[in-house]
Amino acid sequence: MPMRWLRRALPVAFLAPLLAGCSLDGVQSIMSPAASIAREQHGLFMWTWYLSIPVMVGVFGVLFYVLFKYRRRRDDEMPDQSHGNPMTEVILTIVPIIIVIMVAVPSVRSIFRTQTVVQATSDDVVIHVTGYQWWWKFDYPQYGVTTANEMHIPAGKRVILQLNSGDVVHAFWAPRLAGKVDLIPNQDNRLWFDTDPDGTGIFTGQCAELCLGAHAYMRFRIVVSEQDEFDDWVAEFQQPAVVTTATDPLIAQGRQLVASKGCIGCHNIGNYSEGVKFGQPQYPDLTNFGLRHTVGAAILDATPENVATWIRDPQEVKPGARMPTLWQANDPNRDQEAAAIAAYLLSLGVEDGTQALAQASTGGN
Ligand code: HEC
Ligand SMILES: [Cu+2]
Repeated sequence: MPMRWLRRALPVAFLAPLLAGCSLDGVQSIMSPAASIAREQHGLFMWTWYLSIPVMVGVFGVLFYVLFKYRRRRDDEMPDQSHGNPMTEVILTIVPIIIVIMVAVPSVRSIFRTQTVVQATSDDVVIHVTGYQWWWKFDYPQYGVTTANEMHIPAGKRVILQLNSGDVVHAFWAPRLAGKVDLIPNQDNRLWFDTDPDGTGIFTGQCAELCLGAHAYMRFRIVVSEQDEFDDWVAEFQQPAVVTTATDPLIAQGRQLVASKGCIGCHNIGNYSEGVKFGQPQYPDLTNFGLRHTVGAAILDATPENVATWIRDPQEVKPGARMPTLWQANDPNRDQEAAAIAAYLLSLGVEDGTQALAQASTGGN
């Protein structure tokens, strides 16, 4: 007898810690939507969930009623043998049809609402999203702005994403804003959503399609800000403040190293030299890097220490990352030089370079 109870209790004991990990208001919880598409999906989910409650009560009610009412009471008893009851059969056919219709109608309506191809107007924000192993490129063709891993959008606007991949299949997933759509090489996929007028904040997302190697470290952030803050952000990218002479010797050294170490062979840095484009499109654009909250495709906060750690050995932070380390393991200057480059990068786009360091060391968000 005790064995039997143990056997029943065990699965519950195993499930309990798993269920304890569930949270309704986590950073990526679909249960706290903050933009149109996510809210539509959430509404559909809740409707189906509420609908399932009477179904469950009904099915279990009938089940228990039958179990107790028609239980065999005596060993020699044989229950009434019957076959087919037209009334029961009709009810068992019609009720599920009604339930399926009640789920299907709102589902189809949601599909039409969310899958319509919207034509961009000048009022919308269009962003070309390209997935690379294992980071994200965000291009704003309307503004001539390119950045990586951190998308900025204004509150109360329609955002239209055109999704592509530079290599394998990825999936853009911003659970609290817009659900999930694949990025496929040579195919234009679309995703759009309306941000809430008062929905400012920082939202997280990640790649949701196993894309080999560092897939789990392919994350991003979406910063939803007031329109004027967004406009300021765009302006800073359209005219990135070029750092030619820095008063801080560490920043000056970092600036010089970015060229001599070959970083600008891969990365464009709009603040490096006016009118000159460095790097290649398949590597993250580091223009105004000081405005970023994270480093390494949103896996670390952009503190001076974390940025330096990334630069001195990206593989240590993100095994498999497509960025090489540019120092010999035994190079005595490695730590100092990485710190100098980090100081330079974190000063980019920030009016007073020291402000960048202060901002970054609060941990960003
Ligand atoms: C061979 C090309 C290449 C070179 C050279 C290179 N990088 Fe990178 N870098 C990459 C790639 C690829 C990534 C994206 C890695 C990832 O997140 O998976 C990256 C990411 C970064 C990031 C993080 C970007 C972000 O948005 O999170 C920083 C910062 C960075 N590199 C700085 C540097 C610096 C400084 C140097 C020179 C010391 C350098 N890189 C040299 C290819 C390169
Ligand atoms: Cu991916």
